[in-house]
Amino acid sequence: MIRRIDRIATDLPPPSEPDVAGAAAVQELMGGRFGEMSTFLNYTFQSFNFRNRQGARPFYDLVANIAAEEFGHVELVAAAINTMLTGATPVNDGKAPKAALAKVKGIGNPHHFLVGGQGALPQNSLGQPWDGSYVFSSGDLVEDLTHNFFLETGARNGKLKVYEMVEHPAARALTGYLLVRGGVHQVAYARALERLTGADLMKLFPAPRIPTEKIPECKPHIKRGDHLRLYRFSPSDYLELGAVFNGPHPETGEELVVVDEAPEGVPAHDLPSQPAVFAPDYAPEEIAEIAQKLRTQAGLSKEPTGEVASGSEPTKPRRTSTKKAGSKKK
Ligand code: MN3
Repeated sequence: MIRRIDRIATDLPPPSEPDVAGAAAVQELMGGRFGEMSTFLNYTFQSFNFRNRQGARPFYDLVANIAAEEFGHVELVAAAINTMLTGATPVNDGKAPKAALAKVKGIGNPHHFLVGGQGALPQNSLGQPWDGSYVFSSGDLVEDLTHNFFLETGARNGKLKVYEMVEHPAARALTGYLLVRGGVHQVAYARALERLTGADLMKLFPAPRIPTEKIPECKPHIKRGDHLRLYRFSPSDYLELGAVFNGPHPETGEELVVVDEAPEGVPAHDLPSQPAVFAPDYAPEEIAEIAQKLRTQAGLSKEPTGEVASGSEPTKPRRTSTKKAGSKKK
């Protein structure tokens, strides 16, 4: 089972100038072969199918736990795409018979507007749907872990290229964060293979040669130590991560760390209605009225209970301290 938290993994800027073509490029990080849907569903299926879990517990815990983080990466890519699409259609006058969508004709991915409610879709940058054949789950642990290392290596390459192609601040914030976190997962799978086979995979790093320490949008995450941390995405399970994820980082020599809880995350921006594509309706205020009435009838507070980011200020962490534990040295 999976428990859901209504927060996103890291701060993204609020909507600014829309970038329809950029949003279509960022789709590669969603539904491309090396996108976040692929990492999420590869590790998810491998963990579902994992046999003799008790006999291989540290490895099972590693794959299952990283799968959980990947769900949040899929969510974050969607948030970035949605931010970039916000404001691309008229909000006051987007009603037929006006040609409300004419301005986005021929730019980016037409599905974003024709069928997608101006939102992210499970597609790549060509608009092709994500494909289940991207999932590799052979059941052979060495084979699967080798595949996962390859997948994370390709994923980092994809993130870098999207970074280089798309200058929108949401795309930059997204790729800066994902480059750092993907790097951790790449190290985790290499380290797992080392523990299992004795091969020195640390000689493969950095692969590909990405100077994350020089990329401005990576820097704050590296400064915080997020290039060294594997978060445990369960309050009581997956306790054996530290048995595999330990030792020095192959590029910096710093000690790898298991953090015994999920990251705090931040509230997402509440992206405004886009009535020209009926998201969430032709007349969004009518739904808001109904929701208000239902909330009152149910004895809930008059104001919505959910937490969303406000304004352009960076959002504040919910918890005051981050407890570190489980970093076991061999
Ligand atoms: Mn990822």
